[in-house]
Amino acid sequence: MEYKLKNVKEKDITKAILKSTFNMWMDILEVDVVIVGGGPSGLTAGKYLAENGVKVVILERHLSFGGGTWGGGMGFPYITVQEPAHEILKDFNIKLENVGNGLYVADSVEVPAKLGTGAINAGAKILTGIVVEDLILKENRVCGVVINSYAIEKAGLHIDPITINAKYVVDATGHDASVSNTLARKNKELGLEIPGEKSLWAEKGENSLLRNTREIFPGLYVCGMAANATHGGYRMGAVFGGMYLSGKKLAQLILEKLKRE
Ligand code: 48H
Repeated sequence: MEYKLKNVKEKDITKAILKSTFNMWMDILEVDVVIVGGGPSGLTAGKYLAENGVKVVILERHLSFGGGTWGGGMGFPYITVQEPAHEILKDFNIKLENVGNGLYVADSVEVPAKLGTGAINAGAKILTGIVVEDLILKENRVCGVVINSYAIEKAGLHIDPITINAKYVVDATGHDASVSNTLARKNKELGLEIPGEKSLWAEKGENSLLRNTREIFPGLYVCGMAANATHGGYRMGAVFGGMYLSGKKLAQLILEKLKRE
């Protein structure tokens, strides 16, 4: 069978892109939850929030989501996940190999691809190439994010940002905990101390993640590696169970909060 593509005009291509972009931005100016960072914890949180009817936007500075998953361990293309967090990967239809002692192995390319697909299918909006450079802070509460194009930031251009209002903001920015650090650095009177993460101790790092996944300031939650970085927890290497559970716990915490409103 021979395919014949429809003739399209340049003007119509441009118009279609601009119209969709404008409509999308108008729709997300005010949301329930902004998740900063499209790594494993942010994508997991996004899926469980969105599938429960929460309006959620995930902002990722790079052009691809997935954070620190794609490269596996030192470029060897597998990651590990321990019980019971492997059940979360099953929710995303990700293949797992049981290697014993409660440990599973997954393909480091399949994992981020399917986490992203799962979040999108659940209804989360993922925007890439967008960097969160600051927060909206009013009367001792975080009420949204201040954003810019990552390309503008990279080029070092002085171009003012725009904003998205949100009931809750989630710092899922990984090792840097960049959102929490910005809040602490720019608003010293809040007395927020961000100690950063400790060296590697897999068991301790993983186990502290759930405890550290919480609201650290009114309107601002932390999950994933950022949860350990904001509490001085250990890093853990290429084991990801804690990241998925942290994302799921974060979603549960915010769902409970939204229900009480
Ligand atoms: C927009 C931003 C900004 C910003 C950062 O690093 P991640 O994968 O984060 P987690 O916490 O979901 O997963 C951590 C895991 O990948 C990991 O690093 C592990 C297990 N390490 C163990 C070890 O010992 O090393 O993803 C965070 C994402 C990235 O994609 C960033 O580009 C993005 O957040 N990001 N996006 N605005 N200001 N800052």
